Amino acid sequence: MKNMLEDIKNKKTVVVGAGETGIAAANFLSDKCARVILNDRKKLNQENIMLDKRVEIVDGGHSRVVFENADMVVLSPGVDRRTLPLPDNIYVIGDVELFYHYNKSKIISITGTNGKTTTTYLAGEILKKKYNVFVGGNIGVPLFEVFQMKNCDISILELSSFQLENIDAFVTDIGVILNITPDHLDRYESFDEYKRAKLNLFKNQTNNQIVILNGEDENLKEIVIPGEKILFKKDEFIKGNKITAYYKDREVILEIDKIKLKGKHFYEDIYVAVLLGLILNVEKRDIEEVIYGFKGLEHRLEFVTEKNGVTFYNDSKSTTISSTCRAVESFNLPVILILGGIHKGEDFKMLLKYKNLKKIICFGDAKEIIIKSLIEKQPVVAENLENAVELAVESADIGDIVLFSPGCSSFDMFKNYIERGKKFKELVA
Ligand code: UMA
Repeated sequence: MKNMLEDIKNKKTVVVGAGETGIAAANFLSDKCARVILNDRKKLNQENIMLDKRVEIVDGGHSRVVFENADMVVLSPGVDRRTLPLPDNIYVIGDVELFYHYNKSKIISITGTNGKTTTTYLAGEILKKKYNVFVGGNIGVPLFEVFQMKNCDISILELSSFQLENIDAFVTDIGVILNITPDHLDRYESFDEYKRAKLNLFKNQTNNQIVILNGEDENLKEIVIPGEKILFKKDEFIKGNKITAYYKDREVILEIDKIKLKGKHFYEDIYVAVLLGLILNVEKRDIEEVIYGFKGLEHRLEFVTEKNGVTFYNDSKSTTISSTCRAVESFNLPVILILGGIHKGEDFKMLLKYKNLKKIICFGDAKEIIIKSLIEKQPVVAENLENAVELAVESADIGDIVLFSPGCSSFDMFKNYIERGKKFKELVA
């Protein structure tokens, strides 16, 4: 099927989904002289889309006619191929495969349920000290933007399970899976199906690649994949107040007290980013400079402010309960947790084990499930986020943490987690 991509001139190509990825893919393919149709299920405001004039838009639904006689279909990450009326035997790929076909740089792929954005960002900052680096993918930069760079040595890709579903020949030079816990159970029928999508990262792996896996994760520690395999374990790389990362004869020792980002799960992200720097021969002092200077990313356990002895954190990026657990366990202080949105599938009961969880305030679509699951903690119901912040402030004492870590997707009330996080920060301010 690779021949299809080798000669796409005048080939009928349907790009599905007119979001960030779809628009970038349609422009890229049009530039390569394919005959491109950009198809979206909703009616588009065409004036707001920066699109090559040759691209035809078909919006307002996915009808069979659009796909008839198509030579290739390119799916945006958010599009589930099973929901499309596709003819049999049609060549369907995602953005990652399309990128791969034209890419000339070394590829580092980072996936996992939690932590992948922080790891990707940090690895990017470290490797930029020595190379021309592109950082893209799920982090929010469409992969095709790499082709606008003059010389790219390394592409660091944050990849979601959605993107990994639709690869064909894609091979990554270094592949990282940070962890796998249940997520996106609104798209997948089971956890196994989700896990399979993640493990697709190694579909075409040979002995020439490097694999980095979390050796403490039940779903990863025993999988058999060809290539050089590095298993990392928190209990081994954190000793006392130090993080030690090594690769062959090179070593970096970090002092935890000098790291501004707090939380054990962040140390895993940091460890992997440092390891990537060591594998690719970045100077130790450059690695240290990046790590010690890093203050965290917006919406990921982001410090907002301290008022009257109460500290506020914005963790709006948390759309899974396991990610909220990671946030709660980062604090040794009492936590007032604001939780809610659209439930994506895990059990809220996972939160019951945290002794420092002083109060739960819930809002949005998932509030009933939250009340039922966390009855022992007597969650308080808020009408909306504004009310949730008010209730949190009312019940906070000096020394408490108010943590907005919704554990749910945002689409019941917001455009995305970014809008939701900004709203939280505005309300706190
Ligand atoms: N659409 C259809 N048919 C469908 C589904 C969607 O036509 O069946 C249309 C929508 O109407 C919309 C468009 O597709 O117009 C949206 O496409 P998309 O959902 O793929 O979103 P993009 O804007 O292209 O953003 C995607 C990623 N989105 C998803 O995976 C849902 C972004 O990840 C990513 O940053 C971006 O590409 C750039 O690579 C976001 C995300 O939420 C942050 N990711 C999930 C996560 O992190 O948990 C996986």
